Amino acid sequence: MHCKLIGVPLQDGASQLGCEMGPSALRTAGIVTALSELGHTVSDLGNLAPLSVDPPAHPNATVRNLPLIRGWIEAIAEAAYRESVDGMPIFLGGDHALSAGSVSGIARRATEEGRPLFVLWLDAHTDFHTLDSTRSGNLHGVPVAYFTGQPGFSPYLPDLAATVPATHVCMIGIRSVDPAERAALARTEVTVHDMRAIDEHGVAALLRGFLAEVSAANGLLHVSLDVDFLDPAVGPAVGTTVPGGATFREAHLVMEMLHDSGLVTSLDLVELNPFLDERGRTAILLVDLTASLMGRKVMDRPTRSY
Ligand code: 5AB
Ligand code: MN
Ligand code: MN
Ligand code: MN
Repeated sequence: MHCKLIGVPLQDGASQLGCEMGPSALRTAGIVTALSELGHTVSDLGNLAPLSVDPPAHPNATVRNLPLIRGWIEAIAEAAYRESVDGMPIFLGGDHALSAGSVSGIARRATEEGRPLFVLWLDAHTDFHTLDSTRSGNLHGVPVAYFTGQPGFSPYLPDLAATVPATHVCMIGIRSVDPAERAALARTEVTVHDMRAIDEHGVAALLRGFLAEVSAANGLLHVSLDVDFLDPAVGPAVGTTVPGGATFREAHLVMEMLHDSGLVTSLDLVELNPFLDERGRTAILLVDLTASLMGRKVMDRPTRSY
């Protein structure tokens, strides 16, 4: 694989400052070396900067930093479209507003190639607010509603060249959903596997079903990994901690299965807040999870079944 690292020091979609340092922490934790050691070629394309834009004010006065986030989304979407032509873009966030740009840019590329795009959303939250429904005003809570084409984003955020159908979105790890998100999701066909589903069925069964759909459709697969997918005990460096998240092994298993599927074509690593980390351990875990996704394994798997 040709991995293209794209730094996105975006933090204004979250209420807590610090995600701006995410790209530096992931580089410091050794992401380039980890990928190179697996035999991939790696280009670090440096950090993006937001475009300077001036969207109209939104009637919901709680919406925060709209012009700045819009400028970021335009820059990220353009980079996602451009860089996905010949390699695997890996977005080093940055808060989760990043994914409004990365997924929309990749969706434009997928449509041009005539391939359906699927999104695996690994998160404690569904990030399914609209500009009208958000109560916090934090735009890291809206990307999925945006790229699936829910109403009310135009003319405030960029018009989408292509949307991702709700049926192509699978969320795993969910354990914090606001009432407005719950109501909106009930009207769509987004697949939401909450933590209870993981407890009852195991994460492997949930993921296997989704991967089979992607494979049957000859789809491209974008993975968006929010640090708060992880239990705060293993991933403390996040502003929006929710107890009861994925364990260390559940997270690695997801990544290992994704690797074996051969389906993943782009990746977001988001919401890392190095200011809240403990001696870099969350940054290091994200690098190790990325390595699992890109082929690191302890042993080759036996072909027999147990
Ligand atoms: B994250 C909340 N739903 O809208 C909101 O971390 C949290 O990217 C959003 O998943 C969390 O502020 C956004 C309460
Ligand atoms: Mn998120
Ligand atoms: Mn989250
Ligand atoms: Mn968060």
